[in-house]
Amino acid sequence: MTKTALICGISGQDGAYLSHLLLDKGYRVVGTSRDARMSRFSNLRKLDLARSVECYSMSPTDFRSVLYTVDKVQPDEIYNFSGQSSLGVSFQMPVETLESHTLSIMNLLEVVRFLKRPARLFNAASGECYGGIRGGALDETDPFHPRSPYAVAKAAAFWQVSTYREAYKLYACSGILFNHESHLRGLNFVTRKITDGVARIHLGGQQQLTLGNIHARRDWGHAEDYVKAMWLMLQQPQPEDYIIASGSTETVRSFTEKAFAAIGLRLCWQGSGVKETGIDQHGVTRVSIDPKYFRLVEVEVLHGNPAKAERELGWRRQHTLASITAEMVAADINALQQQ
Ligand code: G4F
Repeated sequence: MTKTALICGISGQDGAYLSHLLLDKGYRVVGTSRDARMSRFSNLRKLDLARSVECYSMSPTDFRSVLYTVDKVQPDEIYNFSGQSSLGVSFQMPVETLESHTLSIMNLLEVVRFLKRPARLFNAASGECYGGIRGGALDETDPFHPRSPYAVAKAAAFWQVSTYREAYKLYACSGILFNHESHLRGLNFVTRKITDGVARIHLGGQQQLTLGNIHARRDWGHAEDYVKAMWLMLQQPQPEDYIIASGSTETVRSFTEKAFAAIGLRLCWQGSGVKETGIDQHGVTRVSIDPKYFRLVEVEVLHGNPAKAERELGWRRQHTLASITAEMVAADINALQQQ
């Protein structure tokens, strides 16, 4: 029998890659956004999926709207990507960030409980919940120490899922997702900002990039790999939470070097702090620092240990950071050439 998946917040990169995976598996895929008629669903279009996915308007923070949608769609699986997703922006919009994450998951949990549907629920939690307060690779037994309004909101949503699973025996679980990227990533995230900037430099439309803390280390993977883990989590006999991460880290500076290398420019670094610059082999300054991109509170290192997901889900990632960077730069050059 055909399974139905409801993807709440389908417009982002995870919604698009998950739609692709589920359609390939024969699912009926229904996606929601706040206003489906006004939404361009550009990521679904980029993967040529816009005509294969049914799109509904749903406000995840409005209980009636969630109740109506879940009752009408009758999903077997629900994937929750709702909520304000930029950590930097969460300091400017703390209330919107908290409400968008906590109300959306509460509404979904309550609706699944209320309708007594046997729907399985996946919630996208974040590696940011750990706060990067200890070195080394973090695993599922490490305590959360959220250090931004975004991380506080994600941690609250994570605990709501855990509470409902325990109290009401719902099939509900969270993937604690570390940074995952692709050419569908928004320009407000550092990897895509870098690859888009590098593409513009390559095509002569821009001279240099301005970044914030280039010494931050992140554990980067590819969104296409991470949505496979989400699906696997909902196919297990029992619901459990899993870290989804690559297991290794790189600095923003090193990612920048890789992106420039993809267009044949070798960066060397001079100066330090806000005076640090990246200069190419021709002596042209390509990277400079602007403190306006510094975070109020920075998580210097985020490093996840995916051993539990590998062991219990049989999850393996296919992409390396080198292949992700090359793919993103090539896609950005291609997109700019089409404009
Ligand atoms: O790309 P970012 O904005 O991602 P961040 O904050 O790590 O959050 C992402 O990953 C989380 C999981 O670990 C998700 F929960 C979250 O939704 C999102 O997907 O920033 C990465 C690093 C930070 O340390 C930031 O300070 O890059 C540093 N950075 C340096 N210059 C910059 C910039 N970040 C941005 N956005 N823009 C810059 O110019």
